[in-house]
Parts: sequence; C-alpha cells; structure tokens
Amino acid sequence: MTLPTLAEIQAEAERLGFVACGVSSMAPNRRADALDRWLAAGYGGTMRYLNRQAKKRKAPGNLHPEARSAIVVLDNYTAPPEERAQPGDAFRIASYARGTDYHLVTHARLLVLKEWMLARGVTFASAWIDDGPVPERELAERAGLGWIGKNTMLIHPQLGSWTFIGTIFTDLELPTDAPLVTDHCGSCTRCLDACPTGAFVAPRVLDATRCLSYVTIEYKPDPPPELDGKWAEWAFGCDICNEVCPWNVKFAEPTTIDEFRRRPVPDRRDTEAFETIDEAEFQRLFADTPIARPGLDRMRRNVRHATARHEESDA
Ligand code: B12
Ligand code: SF4
Ligand code: SF4
Repeated sequence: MTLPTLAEIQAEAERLGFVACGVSSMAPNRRADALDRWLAAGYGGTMRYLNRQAKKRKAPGNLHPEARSAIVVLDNYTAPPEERAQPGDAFRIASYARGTDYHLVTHARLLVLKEWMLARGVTFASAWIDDGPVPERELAERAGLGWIGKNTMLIHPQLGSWTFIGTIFTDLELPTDAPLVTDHCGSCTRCLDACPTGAFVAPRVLDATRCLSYVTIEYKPDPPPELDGKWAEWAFGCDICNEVCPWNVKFAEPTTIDEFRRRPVPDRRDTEAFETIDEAEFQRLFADTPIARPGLDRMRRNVRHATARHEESDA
C-alpha cells in the first residue's frame, strides 16, 4: 500500500472542513524556558496539570517516542456578525462556547482524519485537541500556520486567531513546514491595552490568574475581589484580546461548521437565565457545550459578577 503524501493529507483535512494543515517536527519546544518561567511565576494558578505536563510540553517527543511528525490543523470558529454580542445582552459568553463543544466537534473530525491515515497504511497516529500535554500553539507556529501574537494567540496571516488547534502525531516521515518567523504584531498593542483586568504582564506573557477566561471557567473559589467591576459582562470566557486584533477584524471569515453556530440558550438578555433552571435542565441544555465545564453553580456565580456593573450603574 502506498502511504499518503502530505498533499493528500492536506486535501483530506480540507475536505473535513479544516482551514489549514501543516507539519511540525518533533524537536524539543523552542520556548521551554518561557514555559518554565511562566509556571515558576505562578501564572498558571490552580491549573496544576500544566506543571505535571511540563516535561512532555517541553519535548513533544516524550509524549509519543514513535512519532516522526506532528500534523497540525486549524478549525475556524469565527462567529458571523449576527452571532456576536447583541444590544440588550446583559452578559457575554465567549465565542468558542456559543455552540457545541470543540472537544467533540473538532475531535470527531480529527479522528476521521486519523482513521483515514490508518486505512492507508500509516501504522501510528494519535489525535489531540486541548486534552493533553501538547504545546499546541508552539507546534502550530512550527508548522507554518501562524505566529504567536502579543495576546499569546496563534494568529494565521490570512485567517486570524478564531481557530482551534488540533494535532495528529504520526510515525509517517513528512516534510516539515518552515515556521512562520515574522512577528506581524509590529508596534501594535491593542490587545494589551484592551484587556479589562490588565492580565498581560508583558507582550506574550499572560498572568492567567488575572484572565477572565481562567476566572470564569477554571477557578473554583470565590473570584479575586481585585477583579470586582472588571468583568466587562463576561460570564464565560472572554474574547476581548481576540476581538480587538486587527488580523481578526480584517481577515477572519465566518465558520462553515454548523455545530459551532450560536444556540438560542442561554438567553443572554436574561440575568436569571441560570437561576431559573435546575441541574437536570442545565445538563439537558449544556452537557455538550463548553459551559458544562464550570457547571450550574459557577455559571450562576459568573452571571452575578458579570452583571454586577449593570446593577450598580442602574441603581
Ligand atoms: C491553559 C490554557 C488556557 C489558560 C492560559 C492561557 C495562556 N495564554 O497561557 C486560560 C484559561 C487563561 C486560557 C484562555 C484562553 N484560551 Co486556552 N488553552 C490553554 C491550554 C490548555 C494550555 C496553554 C499553555 O500551555 N499555556 C502556558 C503558556 C506559557 O504556554 P502557551 O500559551 O502555549 O505559550 C507558549 C508561547 O506563548 C511561547 N512564548 C512564551 N513567551 C514567548 C515570547 C516570545 C517572544 C514568543 C515568540 C513566544 C513566547 O512559549 C509558550 C510555551 O510554549 C491550551 C491547549 C494546549 N494544550 O496548548 C489552550 C489554548 C491555548 N486556548 C485556546 C483558546 C481558544 C483560549 C481562549 C480564546 C478562550 C476564551 N475565549 O476564553 C482564551 C484566550 C486567552 C489568551 N489570550 O490566551 C486555544 C488557542 C487557539 C489559538 N488560535 O491560539 C488553545 C490552543 C486550545 C486549542 N486546542 O485550540 N487558555
Ligand atoms: S481573554 Fe480577556 S481577560 Fe483574558 S487576557 Fe484576553 S482580554 Fe484579558
Ligand atoms: S492586537 Fe495587535 S499586538 Fe495584539 S495580537 Fe493582534 S496584532 Fe498583535
């Protein structure tokens, strides 16, 4: 059996709806020191799994010693204008969470790509998306799919940064792409200036403990009081440092993946949207969405914080 070529893999990835596909080598992470410094500074907060995974993140070869290449794909979730925040919204949900969870949607199509490769004689293929010790942005940059912007996002020069990153490690020897080395951020600082909580310690260094995405999704205790009044209506995740980026404003095109389309629930105009449902209803409505991760109690908490400014200014 003739093994698939890179061009054939890229054609299959495109057929499956991925908007970009490149190949990274298995060389150690060029930014291992930056990861160590970030963890030592405590910027990962309670996400202790990042410390446990550090060894593999720093050297992806440790994850799959049999792998020779990492195929990296981008999945576009850009919202069309009618699916973005609307006048009258009381709280906001990050764009990536407006439909079905990408851990299901993107992963399912990654598995199809993996099975397609195995059916063509590839002997090892392992698919990952945000569910393991994979330095995804680093690998995507090395695969020529973009540069890491000052907001720490992987930004594709023709697609912007509203993308998920998926990886298939394989024992196929594939020609690796040249990393995108140009820093297209130039003198721009829009993301750093727009962050409502001042979470960027420096360009490309995010103190996650100050990031609304972390506080609303990952952080279980009571939110830090120093962030009071800075939630900027975000009840789940935060999109500000992506929304202001000129590469998204100019180039991002709405997704063609139906599962990412915005659902009518929760009603973002209704500050009681999570107060009036019970756990069973929450599961029925959100079990297959990213909102399931914090759960009902924390979504109630988040909406209270996100809307607190409204209530204060209404008083
Ligand atoms: C932990 C995590 C978070 C944390 C911490 C984010 C962060 N910036 O570190 C929190 C909860 C805050 C978060 C938020 C979000 N996340 Co998140 N997250 C992750 C996760 C699981 C690990 C990231 C990580 O290791 N962070 C630690 C830092 C140190 O590592 P890093 O971000 O990879 O940074 C590398 C480079 O920045 C580089 N670097 C460091 N310094 C320097 C200096 C220079 C000069 C250069 C060039 C590079 C460089 O070295 C680092 C180590 O390799 C990844 C999935 C994964 N497995 O990688 C998703 C991931 C990064 N998240 C993603 C998304 C979509 C988001 C949100 C947009 C969701 C939202 N709307 O709320 C926000 C964006 C906030 C932001 N600006 O980052 C996507 C990003 C896709 C993309 N196109 O970039 C990922 C890749 C998941 C996926 N598979 O699609 N996230
Ligand atoms: S996601 Fe929001 S809070 Fe987090 S760094 Fe970006 S702008 Fe700041
Ligand atoms: S907003 Fe400007 S500085 Fe920030 S990531 Fe985009 S181009 Fe880079």
